[in-house]
Amino acid sequence: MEHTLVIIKPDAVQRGLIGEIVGRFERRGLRIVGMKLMQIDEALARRHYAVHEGKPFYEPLISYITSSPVVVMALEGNDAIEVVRRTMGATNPAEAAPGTIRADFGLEIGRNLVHGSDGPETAAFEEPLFFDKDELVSYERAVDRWIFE
Ligand code: IDP
Ligand code: MG
Repeated sequence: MEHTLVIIKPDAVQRGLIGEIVGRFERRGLRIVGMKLMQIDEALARRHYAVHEGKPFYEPLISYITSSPVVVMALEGNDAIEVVRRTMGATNPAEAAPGTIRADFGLEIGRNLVHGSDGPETAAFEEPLFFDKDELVSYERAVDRWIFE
């Protein structure tokens, strides 16, 4: 089953929205296979966002993501990457569809609460940046057959 990496960003942690955001992914039926509270250091931030190096928002983005603790999650499910992206909403909360996390809790692109891998290669790159193999679990839930057909 597909894996994706989610980061509940510093603004969401500071605003007390960890439970709300985890709950949305959990209710969706995605299986949590890794989860921890951590402080992203500058080196990790630069590696994670290397694709954006040189863009005008890159340095503010590094400051933002390292400014306070985050919660990182590895989620598993059929089409988990796309499902998570759609649950988050558009990058700019002002343009995100109502009902998405970014629309329901955000206003500005530089404070958009949550990160999700944008494709299979990105997910495969990002997951090991944040999780060692022994921090990920493989398990079944009794309810899985009511979620996965
Ligand atoms: P994504 O998070 O929806 O995948 P990306 O384009 O990959 O969006 O950008 C990474 C992050 O960089 C965004 O989530 C947002 O926090 C920040 N960002 C992107 N574009 C801008 C911008 O124009 N101004 C400020 N921050 C931006
Ligand atoms: Mg992205």
